[in-house]
Amino acid sequence: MDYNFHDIEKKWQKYWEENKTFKTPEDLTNPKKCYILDMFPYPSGAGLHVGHPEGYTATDIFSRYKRMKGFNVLHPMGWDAFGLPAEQYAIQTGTHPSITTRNNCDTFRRQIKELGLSYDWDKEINTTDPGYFKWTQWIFIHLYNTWFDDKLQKGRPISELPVPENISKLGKKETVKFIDSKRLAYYDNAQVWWCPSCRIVCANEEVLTDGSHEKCGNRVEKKNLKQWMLRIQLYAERLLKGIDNLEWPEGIKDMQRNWIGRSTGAEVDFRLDGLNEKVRVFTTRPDTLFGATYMVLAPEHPLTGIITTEEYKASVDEYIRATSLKSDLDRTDLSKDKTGAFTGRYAINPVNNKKIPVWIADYVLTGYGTGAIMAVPAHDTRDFEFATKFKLPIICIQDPDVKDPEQRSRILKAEECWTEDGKYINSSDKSTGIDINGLNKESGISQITKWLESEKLGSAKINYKLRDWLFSRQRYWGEPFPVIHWEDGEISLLDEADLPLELPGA
Ligand code: ANZ
Repeated sequence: MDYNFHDIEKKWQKYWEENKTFKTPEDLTNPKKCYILDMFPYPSGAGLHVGHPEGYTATDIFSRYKRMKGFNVLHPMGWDAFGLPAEQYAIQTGTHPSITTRNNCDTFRRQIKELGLSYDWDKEINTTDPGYFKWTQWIFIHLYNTWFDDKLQKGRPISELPVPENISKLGKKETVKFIDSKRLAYYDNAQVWWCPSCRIVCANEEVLTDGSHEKCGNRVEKKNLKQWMLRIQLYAERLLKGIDNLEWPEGIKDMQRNWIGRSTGAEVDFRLDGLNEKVRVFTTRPDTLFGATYMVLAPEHPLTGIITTEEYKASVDEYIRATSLKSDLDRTDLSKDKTGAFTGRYAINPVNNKKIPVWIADYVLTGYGTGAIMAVPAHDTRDFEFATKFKLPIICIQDPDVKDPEQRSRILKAEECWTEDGKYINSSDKSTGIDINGLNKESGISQITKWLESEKLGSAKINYKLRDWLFSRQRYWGEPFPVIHWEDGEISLLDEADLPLELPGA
């Protein structure tokens, strides 16, 4: 017998709709409850794609199963409906994005219903609905009025933030600045990819390796813009611990851990020769300081202008201009040839007071650590490649743990990079009194870190790859920030009672 889906499915879909078969039961006495949430689709003009029902079918099966087991199931659908395409379409055709969005939502709803998925349509939400974004604005106000208490590992009201006396002494302006620096939502300059033709900020993922915008194909540029950011980095440790308790596949959990990217090491200050300035670096290997033969600053580092000597200014400026056109992905691509420019300046290696040249190179990124590194070419592959290309000194400071006498000799002569463990050599100095020769990596790291801390030259430091979340979008078709920018540059937030703040002309 053929399955007559035209008749059978229509009949039952009509029945489900009329009888609200999948309505969430309101009987609160049932202790068996289950909330099954799908990722809301962005209602594009093209209608559903095959990936939507793929995921929705799995959650639908689970929802039906739970209902049959006597659970109160909340299984809603909604539309993640703000976004660029509706806005671009509006620019091209003069149709208000709310009209396009409404039409697209209607198509999506009809298609999802035709698939027979068991949603409670009374619970449908739309992110462009002021009744919905009233609550995202409410959350934003609360984030703005919260600081993160490191000891308790949780957010607390900004009114409970202790302001140190040496700051409150300086007056109202400095106190406000201090408080603002602790808010979970903050307004700050951030370097972003700007697409001049779409006139929007692009996410990193939207910038292709050739520096073009994936949506329109035009070249993007780096720009400093005031942006709203969320201080998610402060939650890195809590997020990391939380992953352990998740019942997720180990591979996915590892991906999450790598995304957070915890890395332990030290920050070390290097004095600059002939300047009253220091450059701070982040390193996971403070034990390799004796092998640090040069330093590198990211092209965006704030000190590049001050450090670069007159003689090298033109070539450094040209280098910085050229790298501003590259994406981070491009810059860290290991298969690409390393590039860089010498600043003419020298720094002093704190463990032996030797002068080492300071370079600018784009394999050092501005958004990570301090945006500056000490380079240890004998024991770091990127540095080895760079030092070889630019003929910078390479000193082996670890006796490699290899059997092959030829390879061992190559490494000791600094003709090959060694990134594994080995007992230190060439790691002592009379002028500073440090000697870690013969120690292994673990004790070397702890000894050097202790020395740096006692000399006030550095300290142990944990870094995370996770960046603070850039929250602004520079678009019309998105929920407005409940913020007033006054003429004198001050900021205040709307009262909760005045929410939602609606879009002009919506
Ligand atoms: C000296 C050194 C010697 C390093 C050695 C490594 C090995 P993870 O593990 O990812 O945290 N680094 C620091 N900041 C950087 C930046 N902004 N851009 C590019 N590289 C940066 O990596 C930390 C290591 O990456 C740091 O430790 C630094 O190089 C480099 F045998 O310092 B290391």
